[in-house]
Amino acid sequence: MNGKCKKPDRYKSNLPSTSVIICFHNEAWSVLLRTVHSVIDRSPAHLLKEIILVDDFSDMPHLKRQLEEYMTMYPKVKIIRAAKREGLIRARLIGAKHATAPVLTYLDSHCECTVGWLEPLLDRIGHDTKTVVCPVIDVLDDTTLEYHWRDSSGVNVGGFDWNLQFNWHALPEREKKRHSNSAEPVYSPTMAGGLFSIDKNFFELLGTYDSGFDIWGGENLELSFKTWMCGGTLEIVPCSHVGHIFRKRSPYKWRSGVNVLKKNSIRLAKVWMDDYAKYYFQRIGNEFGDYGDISSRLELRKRLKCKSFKWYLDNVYPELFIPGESVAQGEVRNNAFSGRYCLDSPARKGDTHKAVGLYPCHKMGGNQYWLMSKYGEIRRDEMCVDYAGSDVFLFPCHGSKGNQLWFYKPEEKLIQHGSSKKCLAISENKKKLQMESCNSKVLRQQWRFENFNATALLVT
Ligand code: UD2
Ligand code: MN
Repeated sequence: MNGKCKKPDRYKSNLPSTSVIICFHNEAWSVLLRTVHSVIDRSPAHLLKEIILVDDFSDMPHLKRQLEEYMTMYPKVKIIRAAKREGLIRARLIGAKHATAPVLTYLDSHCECTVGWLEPLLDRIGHDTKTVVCPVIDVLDDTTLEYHWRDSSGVNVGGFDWNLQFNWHALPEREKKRHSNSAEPVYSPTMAGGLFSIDKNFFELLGTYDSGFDIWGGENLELSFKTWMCGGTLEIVPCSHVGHIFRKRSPYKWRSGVNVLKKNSIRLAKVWMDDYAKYYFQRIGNEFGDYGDISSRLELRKRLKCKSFKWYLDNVYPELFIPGESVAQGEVRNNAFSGRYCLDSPARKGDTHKAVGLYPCHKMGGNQYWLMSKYGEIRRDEMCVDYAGSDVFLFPCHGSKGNQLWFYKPEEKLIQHGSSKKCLAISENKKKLQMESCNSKVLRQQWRFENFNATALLVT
C-alpha cells in the first residue's frame, strides 16, 4: 500500500457510518461470499452499520434458503428480495430504501475489499457530504480469481465517449498539478458505476437514479454528470482499493427485443447533455424509438438549478474531443463504383491496430461515423486513422500529426496523407483501401466527407 495512506492521523476521528448495498442477479456462491466476507472482515465494525443484499429475482437455488441460513451467522447482513427482475438500477434503489446509515456504499456482487478500503472513502464524505467517492478498482482475474494489485501512483480517472460509453484515461496534467502526493483523492469526470460511496441525503437530493433506466448501463454517467453539474464533486480515492471481476460477457439474460442500453442513454442525453446530446444522437442515426417520459427528470434538473453541460465540459472534462469543433462529421463516401462504398471500421477504443476497411454505405452512423478534426485527423472518438507504410489502421490518437495527418480539399476530393504524401484509394477490385500516388482524375481516389466545413480547418 502507498505509505502515505497509512499515516494514523490521516483520517477524521468521527467518520460517518455506512450501509453497504450489494445487488446480485444469479451470482456464484463463492464469489458472493468473498464479497460479503471481505466487507465484514475489512471494515471497522463501528463504521459498518449493515450489509444489504438485494436479490434481483435470481433463480439459482443456492441464493435462496441456503443463503438465508448462512447469513444468520452475520446479524449485520440483511437480505431483501425483489418480487420481479428489476435490473441493477432499480435494485440499487430498493437497497437504498432499506438503508439506515448516513452513507450508502455500493458494491458489485463479485468484489474483494482490501484492508483499509473504507476509511478513506468515508473520510471524504465526512469532510463534505457533496463529495461522491470511488475506490481504485483492481482486477480480480476472471479465471484464476487472483487479486491483481495495482499501484495507485498511476491512478486513472473516468471519462466517456460520444457513444456514451464509459472509459478510463490517465490523470490529466492539470489535475496532477493540484496535488503534492499520490495518496490524495483526484477529481474524476465520471465513475465506472458499480463501486462508490455517497451521502444518502445528497443522493436523494440528486433524485437518486432515473428509475426509467432499465437493467444495466448509463446510470453511472447520469450520476456522474449530475453530481458535478448540481454542486458536488466526484473523486477517486487512491488509498482505497477494491478488486472486481471484469467478465468478458454479460452472464445474465437481457429482455430481448429492446435495446436497453440505448434507451437509457437517450434518456441520459435528453435530460443532461443540452445541445451536446446531438453528438450521441448522430451516432445512433437519430433513431429514438420509445424512451419513455422524461419530464420529471427535466423538472428535477431545473429545481436543483444545475449547471449546463457546457460548464461541465469546460471545467471538469476539458480533455474531451468535441465533435462540433471538427471540420466534417458523418460518412466518408468514395466516388467510384457508383458511390456505394464508405470508410468503415468496427474498431472500438482500446482495439489498437484495427484495419480501416470499406462497406456499402448504410447511413446509420456507427462504424461509418467519422470526424475530421481541425488539426487534420480523421477520428472515431479517441481513435485516429493512421498510415505507417503498410495498411491503413485505426490507432489511438496521439495529437502529434505525423502518420495521423490528412489533407482534404473538397474541390479535388483527394484525401492526402501528411507524411507520405500519398492518397487514399479503393483498390481496383473494391476489396480494400490502399495508398496510391495522388491523381485527382482517378475516381477511386475521390471522396466526399459529410458536413465538410473547410473554414474550420487549421491545417492546409
Ligand atoms: C459496470 C459496473 C456496474 C454497473 C454497470 C452498468 C463497475 C466495476 N461495474 O459493469 O456496477 O454500473 O457498469 O453501468 O463499476 N445486477 C442485478 N440485476 C441485473 C443485472 C445486474 O442486480 O439485472 C447486478 C450484478 O449482479 C452486479 C451488478 O448488478 O452485482 C452490476 O452488474 P455487472 O457486474 O454485470 O456490471 P459490470 O461490472 O459489467
Ligand atoms: Mn461487475
